[in-house]
Amino acid sequence: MDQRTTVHSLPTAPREFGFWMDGAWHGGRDLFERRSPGHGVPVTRIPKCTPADLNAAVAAARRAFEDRSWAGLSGAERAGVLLRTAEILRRRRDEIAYWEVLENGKPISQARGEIDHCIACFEVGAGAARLLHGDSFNSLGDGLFGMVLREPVGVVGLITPWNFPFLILCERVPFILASGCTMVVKPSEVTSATTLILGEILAEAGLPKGAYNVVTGSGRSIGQALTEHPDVDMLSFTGSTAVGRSVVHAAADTNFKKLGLELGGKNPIVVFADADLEDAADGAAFGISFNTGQCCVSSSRLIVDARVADELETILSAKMKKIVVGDPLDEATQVGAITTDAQNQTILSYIEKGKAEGARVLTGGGAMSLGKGSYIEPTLFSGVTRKMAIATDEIFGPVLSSFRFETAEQAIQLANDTVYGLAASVWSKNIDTALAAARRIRAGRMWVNCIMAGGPEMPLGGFKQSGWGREAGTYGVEEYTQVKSVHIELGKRSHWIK
Ligand code: TXE
Repeated sequence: MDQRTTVHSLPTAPREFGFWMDGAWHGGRDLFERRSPGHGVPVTRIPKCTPADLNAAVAAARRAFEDRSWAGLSGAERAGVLLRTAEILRRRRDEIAYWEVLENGKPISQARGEIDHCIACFEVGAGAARLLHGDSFNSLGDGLFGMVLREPVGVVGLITPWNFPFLILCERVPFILASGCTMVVKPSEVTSATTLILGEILAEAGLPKGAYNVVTGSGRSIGQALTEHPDVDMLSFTGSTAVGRSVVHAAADTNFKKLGLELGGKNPIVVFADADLEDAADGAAFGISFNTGQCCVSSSRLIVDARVADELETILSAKMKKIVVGDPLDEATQVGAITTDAQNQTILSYIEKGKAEGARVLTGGGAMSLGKGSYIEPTLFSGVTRKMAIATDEIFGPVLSSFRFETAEQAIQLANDTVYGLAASVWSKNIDTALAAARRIRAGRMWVNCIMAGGPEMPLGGFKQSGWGREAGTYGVEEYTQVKSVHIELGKRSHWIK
């Protein structure tokens, strides 16, 4: 796509999609119409799949798994498909970024950066496909040898949210495929386009038909049916903690499918007195505003040493005021539109609760009127106390709550004072202080003097109510496998019946 002519303009008519199953597009269904959250114009039309479509997609994934057309390939052959996918993504980067912007409302420059991360996911997945291996036990005595085989779990259901439609997808798909599994994906009903486009790309890269299928529709109908499907061996869900809980019930009530869950977060950013305060403020502004704070690893609780708190809050407020909020298709935009009306209402109601509960707004504090679309000012609350709603709940918006501590022990207690444990960030120039905090804060991803850093080599996932299991890297591939122990007797059997 020629970026100068098309990336910056809106489509003249919504693009109509079919759903992707068994290596082909399927149409002829009722459609949802999606409007661009940044502009209010219709951009895509997506099928409302039926339970029969879901059954057909699961059957296609089952056939592709059982016929060994994917699981039976060597790791090197699977890696070839993943690397070709990375190449095609490189070629179609601007186009995919464009549909992400139109359905999600994120800034175009950010969306392109996310596609680069997705390309890296496929490259790392390719390496993981080649390196995946089991284990052996040469310690069972001369008469017995033990092998541990890693086998793909089978048919995987993948349910993804709307905040990073393509990135979250690509943090999972290459690793699921690397393991030899096949899958049925159910993207969020408001951001399905790029998940569908990936079907076409994987087919061009040589993925056997049926290995990747996409059914579209609402969470309550198609999502719920996928979680309950008796022929799905594993389900990876990313979304709200409430739906995560219903996924666990559905698995228990049906076939005990294996689960991977990445749920909410209320992530601390802990700043010690010896931190570089300019750096920490920049990290805090980025950590809460990136993707309009609609990010499971957003650093939404600032926990700062009381001795430097006023200074840090002053630097931070000034930085947050400079963030460029605006049209997601504008190259200069840093923070785009809120993705859904429901999420917009949720964020604004938390801002009002914060004010009503007595927290002080240092910057932001409301909606922004920028013509069409929903925009919210990056907001910093000071004087937040432990029981306030803005202290405990995942807001999923650009709203940062600031707390103070007197001792390092209090800092760690405050950081851990949440039901979640997805991510955390620590800022200190003292290695003892930083490492002690990194070890004691209960979170799946820790950043020291940085925030949201890392690549798909490193595992992603949460402690506590933030979820189960890990995605990406070798840990991610292993999640989609199960181990089998094989015992081999060597030589003549010593007989039981004499
Ligand atoms: O998420 P849902 P929502 C959090 C965030 C946000 C809140 C609500 O706090 O404010 O969740 O967002 C599918 N069975 N996160 O309501 O409903 C749905 O179609 C099976 C954090 O949009 O959890 C979509 O594909 N599936 C999170 C996906 O679940 C169901 C990212 C997520 O939607 C279903 C998103 C059901 N009963 C929201 N109901 C993160 N960790 O990044 C819905 N779905």
